[in-house]
Amino acid sequence: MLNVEQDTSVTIPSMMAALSKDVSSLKVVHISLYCYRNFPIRIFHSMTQKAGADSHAFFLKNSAGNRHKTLTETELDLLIDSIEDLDPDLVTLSVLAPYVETAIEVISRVRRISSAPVLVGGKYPTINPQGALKFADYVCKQEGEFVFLEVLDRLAKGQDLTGITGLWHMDENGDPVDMGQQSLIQNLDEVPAQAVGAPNMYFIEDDRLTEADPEANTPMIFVMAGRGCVYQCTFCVNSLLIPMNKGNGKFVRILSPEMIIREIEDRVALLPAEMRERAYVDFGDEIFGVMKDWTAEFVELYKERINLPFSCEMIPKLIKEENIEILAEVGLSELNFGIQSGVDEIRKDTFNRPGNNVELVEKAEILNRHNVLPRYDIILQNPFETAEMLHETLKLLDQFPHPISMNVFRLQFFPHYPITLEALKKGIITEADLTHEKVAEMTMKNWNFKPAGGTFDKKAQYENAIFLLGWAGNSFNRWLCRMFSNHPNHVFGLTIGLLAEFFYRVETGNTNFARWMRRGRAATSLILSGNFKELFKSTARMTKRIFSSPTNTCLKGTELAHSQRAEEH
Ligand code: B12
Ligand code: SF4
Repeated sequence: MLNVEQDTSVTIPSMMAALSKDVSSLKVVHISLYCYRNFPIRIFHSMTQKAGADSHAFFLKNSAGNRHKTLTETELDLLIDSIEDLDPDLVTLSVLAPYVETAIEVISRVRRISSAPVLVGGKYPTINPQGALKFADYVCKQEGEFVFLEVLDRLAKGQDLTGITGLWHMDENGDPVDMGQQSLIQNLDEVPAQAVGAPNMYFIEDDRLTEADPEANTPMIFVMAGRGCVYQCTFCVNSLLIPMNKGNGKFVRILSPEMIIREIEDRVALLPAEMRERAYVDFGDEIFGVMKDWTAEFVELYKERINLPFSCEMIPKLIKEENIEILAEVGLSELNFGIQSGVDEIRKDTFNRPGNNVELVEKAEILNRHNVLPRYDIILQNPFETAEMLHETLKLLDQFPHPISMNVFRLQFFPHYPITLEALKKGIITEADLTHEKVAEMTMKNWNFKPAGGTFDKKAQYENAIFLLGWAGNSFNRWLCRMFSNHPNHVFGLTIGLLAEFFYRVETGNTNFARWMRRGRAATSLILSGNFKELFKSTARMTKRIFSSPTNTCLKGTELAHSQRAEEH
C-alpha cells in the first residue's frame, strides 16, 4: 500500500518554524557507518542543530572500495561509551545494504545502555522496511527530512511516534505497519546544507575517537547539487526508486546555482589557507550539468565566486558539447564516464543502459577536445558476459584517446535489484548469495575488480587486460594489451595477468613498497604532464608529512578522501 502525503503547502522551513519549543530539550545521536562523507547524516545533524536540539554526529570509521577495515571492539566501545555519557532521547542510523550486520551489532549494543528509540533510514530501510524493523524501532522509507522533523516534534511533546507517513513500525502483534512514504522534496533549496566542521562531530578510526570533522580538513570539497537520475540501470538503486516514486513528485531535482555556490563558498572558507590553493570540488550527483539554463547560470557564478578545478559524473548519453565547453572553461577537469561494458547488447539488454559504442567514442572525443579527463567506469566479473564480449570491450577501450583512466568494478548483486532477480531466475546466483554477510563481504572486500595472475581462463585474461589498460599511462602496458587483443594467446595472457596483479597490489597495498610505488606513479604522471610546480609542492608536503606525527587521524582522513572517490562510483 502506498500512502503518499501530497500537501505541498508544508515546506521544511515552515515545519521547522512550527516545531515545539521543547525540541531544545532533546538530545539526538546520529550514526554514520563506515563513511564520514555521509550526506544524510550530515543533513540530519544540520537540521537537528538548526531546530535547536542538542545534536551529536558520530562517523564510525571511513572505508571505501575493497579497503574496508574491520570494526574493532575498541571502536565499538568508544561509540557506545560516548552514547552512554550523552544519554540521548533519540538515536538514528543511516543504513546501506553492505552495513546491515554492522547496524545490527551497533543497535544491539546501544540498547544495552540506552532506552532511546532507534530510528533508521537510507537505502536498505527504503528497499526493505520490514527487514529493517527486525533491528530498529522505527524505519523511514524514502526521503527522511519531513519524517525526521515530525519525529522531533512528537518527541518534544512527549507523544508517541506511530501514525507518521513514511515512518514504519511494528504493531502490538509484532507485524510491520506499512506507513507508505512521504512525497519527494520538490525544492531542494529548502533542505539545510550538510553540516561540515560543525560542533559535536566525532570520527572513530584506528581505535581512536577524535572530536573533529575530518571532512572539514580535506582539499576535496564533496557536494551534491541534486538528487535523482532519469535512467534505471538494472544494477543501480534507481531501478527501484523510480518506480517506487511514480506519481510522487519529480524524481530529478537540483539545487539552484546560487545555493550550491553558497555551499561551496562556505566549505572553502573552512579550509586552512595552505589547503585552499589545492582545493577542488567533486560533485557526487548522478547527473550533473545537463540542463542548459542551469549550467549557463552555474558557470557564471562558479567562475566569479569559486574558480577551483572540479570533477563530476555525467552519463555519456547526456553529454553535450556546448555544456562541456562552458564547464571546462570554468574548471571541469575530470569526469566519470560510465561505459560498464563494451558490448551494446549487454549495455542495453542486461544493464538497461542507454548509449552505444559509436556514441561513446564520440562523447569521449568531445571531452578530449576540451581537455577534460574521462574516468571510464567498467564493470567486470559479469556472469552475463562471455570472453568474446570482453574482447570487444578491450577493443573499444583502445579506441578512446589515451592515456586512459578507469574505475574497474566487479558486478554486485544487491537484494531486489532487477539484475539480481534476473541472475536468480537464471540460476547464476542463489538466495544464499544475498545474505547480509554475503552482501557485506562482496561490497566491502570485492567492490573493485581484483585481477588474478597465473590464470589460463580466457575471460579472466581479458578482464586482466582491461584492468591493465587503466594503467596505460605506461605505453608498454598499452602495447601489451594490443598485442593480446590481436593475438590472444597464453604468453600475452599470462604476462598481462602477472602485471595486472602486481599493479593491483601496488594500488591497494599497505606496505612501504606499495606506498612508494604509488608516489612514484603520481610523480611520473606530474612529470609527463609537465606540472613541475605541483610536483615540487607535493614533494614538500610529503616530506613534511613523513617527518610529522604518524598518528594524526585527520591526515589519514585526508589521504583516504583523495583515494576514496576514485574507487567508489
Ligand atoms: C553519493 C553516493 C556515495 C557517496 C556518499 C555516500 C553516503 N553514505 O552518503 C560515496 C562516494 C562516499 C559513496 C560510497 C559508497 N557507496 Co554510494 N552512492 C552514492 C549515491 C550516488 C547517492 C547517495 C546520496 O547521498 N544521496 C543523497 C542523500 C541525501 O540521499 P539518501 O542517501 O537517499 O538519503 C535520504 C533517504 O535515504 C533518507 N535517509 C537516509 N539515511 C537516513 C537516516 C535516517 C535516520 C532517516 C530518518 C532517513 C534517512 O533521508 C535522506 C534524505 O532525504 C547512491 C546512489 C543513489 N541514487 O542513491 C550510491 C549508493 C548509496 N552507494 C552504494 C554503495 C554500495 C557504496 C559503497 C559501499 C561502495 C564501496 N564499496 O565503497 C560506499 C559506502 C559508503 C558508506 N559507508 O556509506 C549503493 C548502496 C546499495 C544499497 N542497496 O544499499 C548505492 C545505492 C548505489 C547503488 N549501487 O545502487 N556513495
Ligand atoms: S545512469 Fe548511473 S545513476 Fe542513473 S540509473 Fe544508471 S547507474 Fe544509476
